[in-house]
Amino acid sequence: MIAGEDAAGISRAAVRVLVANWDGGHTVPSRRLYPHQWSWDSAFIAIGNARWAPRRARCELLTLFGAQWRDGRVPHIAFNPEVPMGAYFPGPDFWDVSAPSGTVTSGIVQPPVHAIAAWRVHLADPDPAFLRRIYPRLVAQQEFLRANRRNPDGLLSILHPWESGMDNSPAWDEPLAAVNAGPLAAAVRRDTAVVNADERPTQRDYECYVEIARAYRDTGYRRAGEFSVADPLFNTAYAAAETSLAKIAIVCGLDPEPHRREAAAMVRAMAEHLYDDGLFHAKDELTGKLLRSSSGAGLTPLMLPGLPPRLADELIATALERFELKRGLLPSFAPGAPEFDSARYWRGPSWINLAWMVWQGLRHRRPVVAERMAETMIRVVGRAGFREYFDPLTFEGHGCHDFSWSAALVLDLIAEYGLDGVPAAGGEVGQQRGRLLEADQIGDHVLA
Ligand code: 2M8
Repeated sequence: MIAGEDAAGISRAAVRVLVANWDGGHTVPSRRLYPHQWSWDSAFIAIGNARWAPRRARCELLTLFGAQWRDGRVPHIAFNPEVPMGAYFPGPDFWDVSAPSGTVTSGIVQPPVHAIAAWRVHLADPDPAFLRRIYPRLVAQQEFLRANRRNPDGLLSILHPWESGMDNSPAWDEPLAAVNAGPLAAAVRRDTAVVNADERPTQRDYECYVEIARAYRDTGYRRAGEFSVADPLFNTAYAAAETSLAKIAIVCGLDPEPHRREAAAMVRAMAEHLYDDGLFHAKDELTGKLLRSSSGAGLTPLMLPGLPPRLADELIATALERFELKRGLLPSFAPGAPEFDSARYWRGPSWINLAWMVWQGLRHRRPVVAERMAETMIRVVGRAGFREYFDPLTFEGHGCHDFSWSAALVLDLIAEYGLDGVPAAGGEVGQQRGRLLEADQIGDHVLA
């Protein structure tokens, strides 16, 4: 494992990133590239913050849920009114909608990983009052998805590539090829002013993103545009959330059974409709076709404790062989596939959040592989910094700098294994070590 001194230095640097990106109630993913609050980013950020500043972690989640709509949806962006209008595209003027709280938001969602985060925050610093406050909101989030996104296979659909969180994944190439999108002036994009265009989605991708979002917006955020897909990562997040909600329900004195049943039903539906040849795939709702691709999203069902052992073994073999996980970093797309691009965003680079989800699934099933993965991630950020994504072959950093979830999840990994390679004692995360280090050891007590 990493020497204690190195791990402590990386932890301090990670905390500095999170402090610098804190906006007083939430954390921006990146100051320049993503200057507002993003939904699933906040969940991953809370998981890391729980290790050193649990109050801040609770605040992060509660601020996000302050932007929840009446129908239960948690929008993928909650806009900060103090950030200049043109700082991000598409901004508030495009989405043109707000939550009952008055927060201006987008109208699409992201993978519902928030219940997982709420439970981990509670484990790091037990606070039943926080759980009682957030539980009904988490349930409403799941109910929105059941009521509005459930298809006849029992799976949930996403209506925009941005809802997958893996925006330009090659898995979306086929459905996007059928989208009839008009031209978009290159100048409206803000992302390519911050990050090299070769590391971002193409102009055609953006034209599709805008077209699909515009069509959904123009129906009052009710009916899909030309994109409707059942994605394995999104459905995994939903099922894992139900498992976490069962645990939260117990603390709140409520019945966990409905959540357990819902999680089990989702695992069955995914195994029946999305699994093929060692990997889970997305299914196109508009054509009924399974979109066979080599996306790392298809490995995330490893997170689900109810996954049948045969499927888990096959997924692990796929991760080690096809995804070349033996190198240490998990790519977002299999390196041997023709669409693989080691630097372009979600088409190959390694992302800490995706790797963290798969690591969760390996921790108990293959602890040695999981530890090696964690160690590589910690070493890579130690060398390349908290970049947005990393070349899985050379370990070079790409995308923006000082990216929040890279910092947060690395803090979580370091806390999990302890310093000097001394793993925390058995049991569930957080129950023994609670915090990564005392606040004065990370020099941030004044800011916590
Ligand atoms: C990226 O997506 C946004 C749109 O939501 C963008 O490219 O502008 C994705 O990596 C997404 O998963 C992430 O939540 C977001 C903020 O980090 O950036």
